[in-house]
Amino acid sequence: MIPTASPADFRVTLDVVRGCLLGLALGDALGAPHEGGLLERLVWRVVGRTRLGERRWTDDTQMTLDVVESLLARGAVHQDDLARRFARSQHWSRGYGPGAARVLGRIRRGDSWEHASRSVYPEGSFGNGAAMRAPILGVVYACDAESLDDAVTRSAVITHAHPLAIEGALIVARATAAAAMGLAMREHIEHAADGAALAPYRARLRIAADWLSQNTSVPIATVRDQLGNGIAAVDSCVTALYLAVSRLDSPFMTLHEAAVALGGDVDTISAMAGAIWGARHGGAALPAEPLASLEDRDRLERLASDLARIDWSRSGDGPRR
Ligand code: AR6
Ligand code: MG
Repeated sequence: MIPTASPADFRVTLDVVRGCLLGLALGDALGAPHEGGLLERLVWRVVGRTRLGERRWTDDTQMTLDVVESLLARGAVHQDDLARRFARSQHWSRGYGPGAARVLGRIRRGDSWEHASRSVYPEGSFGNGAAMRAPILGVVYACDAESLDDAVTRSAVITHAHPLAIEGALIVARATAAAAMGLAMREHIEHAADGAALAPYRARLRIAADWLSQNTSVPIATVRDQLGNGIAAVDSCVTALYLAVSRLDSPFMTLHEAAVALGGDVDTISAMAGAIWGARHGGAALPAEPLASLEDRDRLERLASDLARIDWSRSGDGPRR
């Protein structure tokens, strides 16, 4: 039985942080071999395993780790520090989006993130690269809606200044928070639909809420057609949320299989959905194998422990250790 908590009495546990972080990394690593066209899949067959034979994760997890390490170092989302970490970590073999790679290259060469972020597209990127690193902020700031929105927006604009990218990140982070707190997810999506600032999100969230209220199984091709499966935030954030919520009572691997069947941006949709599922059920519910063969598992575990040791709820005057 999943406990329900109001924001006031919710406390982030290690199990929830592990569920979110490892669920994201696992969804990412399992989805990566199925991503992209023939060429990308061939490349991943070469670079998709570490020297130890572990399943490598992609930019989704790398940027999430940058967020976590920056949070731990600075106590809050510190944009200059985070931009430096994003830029330093970027490597072609992690499969960054082409626009994001160029933005991060500019930051590495000394450009300010404020300028670099609008250097490829003047209105900023509308890709899902901000949303894919947002779930952990949803967990950390679950009981403080204002701090959550502020942290997610500040993290997003460093590389994704477009309003569609920011709203997608907010939707994913708020849903992860709701999942972590054990809230009723269909109702959460209905509220999200009513409150969405941008029409394309309102429409997709409404579709997802209607499907969930009908309680019928929706063909994956219909999910693809109506919610999307692409790299734009608007074509993947609600999709990931719907996949996670419609399969919340099924095993983790069911979720992954659905993401593979959906196609398109499999690793990022699978990562975001995996993070939401993991925040709900906790790390102990994740499948032991493939978790045992996940890249850098020790680092992920250590960071989850470090995050869970801190009370992030009093963000106004800095977290308490
Ligand atoms: N105008 C036109 N096209 C755009 C715009 C815009 N304002 N913004 C984005 N695009 P990017 P990401 C298109 O590069 O969001 C990786 O696999 C453009 O084609 O910022 O960080 C990640 O894991 C651009 O290249 O990347 C994600 O799954 C593309 O959208 C995925 O790629 C992606 O935006 C996106 O990562
Ligand atoms: Mg991706």
